[in-house]
Amino acid sequence: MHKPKRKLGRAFALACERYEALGVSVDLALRRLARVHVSLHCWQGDDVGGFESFGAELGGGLAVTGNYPGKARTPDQLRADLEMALSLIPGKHRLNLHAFYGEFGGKPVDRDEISTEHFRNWIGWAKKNRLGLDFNPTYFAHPKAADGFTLAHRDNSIRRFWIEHGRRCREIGAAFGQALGTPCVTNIWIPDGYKDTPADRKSPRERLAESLDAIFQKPISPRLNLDAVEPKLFGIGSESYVVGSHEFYLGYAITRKKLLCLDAGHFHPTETISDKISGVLQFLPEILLHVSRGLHWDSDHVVTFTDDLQAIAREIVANGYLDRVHLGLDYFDASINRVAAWVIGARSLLRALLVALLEPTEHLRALEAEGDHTARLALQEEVKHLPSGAVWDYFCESRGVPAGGTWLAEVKRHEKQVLSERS
Ligand code: RNT
Ligand code: ZN
Repeated sequence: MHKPKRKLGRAFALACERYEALGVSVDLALRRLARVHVSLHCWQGDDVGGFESFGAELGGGLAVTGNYPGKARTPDQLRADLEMALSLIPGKHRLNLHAFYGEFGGKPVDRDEISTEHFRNWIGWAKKNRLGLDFNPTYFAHPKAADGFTLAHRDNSIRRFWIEHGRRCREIGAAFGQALGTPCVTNIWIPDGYKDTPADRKSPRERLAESLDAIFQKPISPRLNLDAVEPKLFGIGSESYVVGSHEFYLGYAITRKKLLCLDAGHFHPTETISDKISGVLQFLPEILLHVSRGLHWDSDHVVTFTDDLQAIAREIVANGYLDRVHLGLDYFDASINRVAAWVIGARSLLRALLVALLEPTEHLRALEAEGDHTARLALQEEVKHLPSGAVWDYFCESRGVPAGGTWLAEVKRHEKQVLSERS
């Protein structure tokens, strides 16, 4: 189906031979990879800044470090940077917006007042670029979240304010789904928790369950919007207690038929999410992943081609879950070129998925079924040396995207011509 460029032809042909000897169809793997959509998180482009005019502290335990020049300061700049990044990532992807990236025309539109009209430009842009949109209510960077509580707040009126925000976000998500013909995943993450040992762990959780039920009260077709909830073990400022913990949201998602969002940085630092995927998908039809890289804590480092990432990709692909797992990126690094940060993370994830698609899974499972764990381990190690790089380069070129590290020259050019002009 693909026409290889001459220079990749030989390496690719040799790679195909190696894979085919193991019973793996490279063609099938490439076709499947081309249908994967990764949701690019808008917030890498401006250090989780958003476009509101309140000027509130980021808060919520979210910490962005670095001061690399040239960050996007307007919606048009952010879109230009996204276009640059998307042109260097093979395949058709999605954009994940946060509510405070609406375009409010300089007016102080509060979170309980936002509506689809504030996202008209985003919808138009997504249409033009044939991108799906995903969404997130923003429960931080706001005076009403300054004490670290939102949906679980003890004050009724603050809770009501945030419930209204959540409701409006689902409506906006549905409008995205309607306009673009692909359901929007609207993901709720709240920062609520305590730095130190609470006297009452129960009441905030009761309030959170009630608030969520109020947000989800109105049925919305899953063809337009899918609701997700994102748990966390601890955060900066919520080291002792997070209201929306894993047990809380797993139970919530199963009983309310919501998607569970597994963020790779939201667990104990030695815990990985790869083993959780086939666990939770026994009981949930679909999940959302926030593919991230925690270093010692939920540090949201740029996703790289780590063992953890490969294990995540492997579990999704080997179990046939590609259609049940929504893939989103979640990190923010302000110490390097922000466009490159998107490109590196997205390409690493896609490459990990390709390696997983090239795994001789049937063969490994047959060995396991025979009880030959020696041969299983030996083959797992052999597979690591197979020439997936040549297949990846081929995939990039066949999708009109630079192969290897040549994409960086484009980012450098954009930095020189566009980013350096920004104040
Ligand atoms: C925070 C969560 C959440 C955020 C974004 C900005 O710990 O991971 O997903 O990163 O909503
Ligand atoms: Zn996340």
